Amino acid sequence: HKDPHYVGDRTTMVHLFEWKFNDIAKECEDFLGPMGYGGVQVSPVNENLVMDNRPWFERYQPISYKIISRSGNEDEFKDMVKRCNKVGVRIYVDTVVNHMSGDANPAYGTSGASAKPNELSYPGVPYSSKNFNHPTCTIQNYNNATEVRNCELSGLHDLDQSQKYVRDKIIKFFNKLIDLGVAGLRVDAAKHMWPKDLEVIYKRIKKLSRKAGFPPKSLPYIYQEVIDLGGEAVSKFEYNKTAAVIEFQYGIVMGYMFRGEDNLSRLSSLEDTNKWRMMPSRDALVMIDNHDNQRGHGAGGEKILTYKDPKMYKMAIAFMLAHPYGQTRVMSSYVFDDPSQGPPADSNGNIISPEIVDGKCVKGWVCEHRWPQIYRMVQFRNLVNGEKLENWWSNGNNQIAFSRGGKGFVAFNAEKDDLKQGLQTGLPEGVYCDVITGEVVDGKCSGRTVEVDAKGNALIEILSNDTDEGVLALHIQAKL
Ligand code: ARE
Ligand code: CA
Repeated sequence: HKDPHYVGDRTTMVHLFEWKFNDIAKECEDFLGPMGYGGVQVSPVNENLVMDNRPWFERYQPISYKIISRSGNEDEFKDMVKRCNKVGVRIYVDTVVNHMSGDANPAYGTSGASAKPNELSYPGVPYSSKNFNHPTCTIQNYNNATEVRNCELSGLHDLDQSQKYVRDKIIKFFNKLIDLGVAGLRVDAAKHMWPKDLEVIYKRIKKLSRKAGFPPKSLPYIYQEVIDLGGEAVSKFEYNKTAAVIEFQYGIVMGYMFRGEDNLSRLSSLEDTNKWRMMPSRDALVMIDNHDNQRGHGAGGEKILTYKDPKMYKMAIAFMLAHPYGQTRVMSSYVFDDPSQGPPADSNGNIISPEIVDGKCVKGWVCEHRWPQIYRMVQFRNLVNGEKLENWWSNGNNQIAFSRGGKGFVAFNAEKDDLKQGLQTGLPEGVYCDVITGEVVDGKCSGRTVEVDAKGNALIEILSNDTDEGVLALHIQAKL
């Protein structure tokens, strides 16, 4: 369950947070497929509690496992998966099976069906009181593993996954998604479920659909949300036996680094997982920010970088995509001030589709995945996939550079002094176009160029007063 099953040389997924299925299908065809993205994580697809003012987080309050939400219905979901697979883009679903909704009275779901959360009754599944953990309690002490697993996470009614009946319902939901052609699942709140129950569930999930184009015997990619920054009873290392884990430490380390609050030169030993207490690379899914920590939910706090700090954010993303560690995920957001605020919607609560003008999203959608500095680094990662990290250089402070074999080279300047340095790029001789500031159009570079000599050396310059970019990236496909 640790292989994302990307098509060809693709390496990176994007979380199209709160996007509608029809819009995702179109984005796969128009942009993600042609530009080399490997997959899309979609927001929870199953029926959820309809809440006042439609906050984004209502989607983490399940009412049933029917595929119907503000993103669309089952037919639309099916059509999206098919169209994305067709252009080489895989779909990963955010699944919420630790709990059902919190209390609400009356409570109705996105299909219009009603439930009685206060009585632990969800007829759409159906679940009744006996399927939940008793006695009902609220998680307060993260130093007590049993409490973390068997009590409610902020009042969300906690299912008992040790029951065969509950497991069967969850497996049926997962298998339905697989029949529809998805490549994997994010397991929300995995920390709040017992690893042994999850192992039983994972073992019983189907192989990926042959009809959707997956090789025989492919297991779905499973990446579990286990926030572990150390110092709690539950450890992420309980979860990486057969499936992957989201490495939350990563975005926090990157936040400190690229804000200039820690020393970039220390990143030379990112591979030293003991130093940073990170998952082994093949077990980790990493990101700079996610839908929670970009708005102060979940872990990470104010150190997390987001689209609101574009220069530092683009540097951190470039580092993540240039460095071989982990499976990478790019966040794609909508503009927000209020952390509860849902996606752009009309007065009836229908989500308004992103509109794209000159390649950029407008109408409240940020679409980081369409920023040239980000999608060109996704292409960089695809190109250097499998190449060793080499030619590590640092000034001992906040200027670093490294190459990926002889195919790509990056340099970063996160300090107050200019970077002006002769460096070994590992690249063949030639003139290269920096893909952060431009691209090759009709044989000409629209951004900075760098000349690499016969020995692979080049003069690398990143000025500290550049307000837009603190990173430079070269690769063999952007050679003039
Ligand atoms: C909402 C309201 C609550 C209300 C509840 C029930 O905000 O006030 O009590 O509804 O009515 C998201 C939102 C929540 C929201 C929930 C349901 O973030 O605010 O609650 O949806 O609508 C812990 C978990 C981790 C979880 C984070 C947020 O371990 O699993 O909290 N993240 C996932 C998703 C979220 C989602 C849920 C889980 C629930 O990514 O988007 O919640 O499905 C330390 C610990 C962490 C802990 C963290 C924050 O760092 O180590 O384990 O994370 O604190 O408490
Ligand atoms: Ca639980």
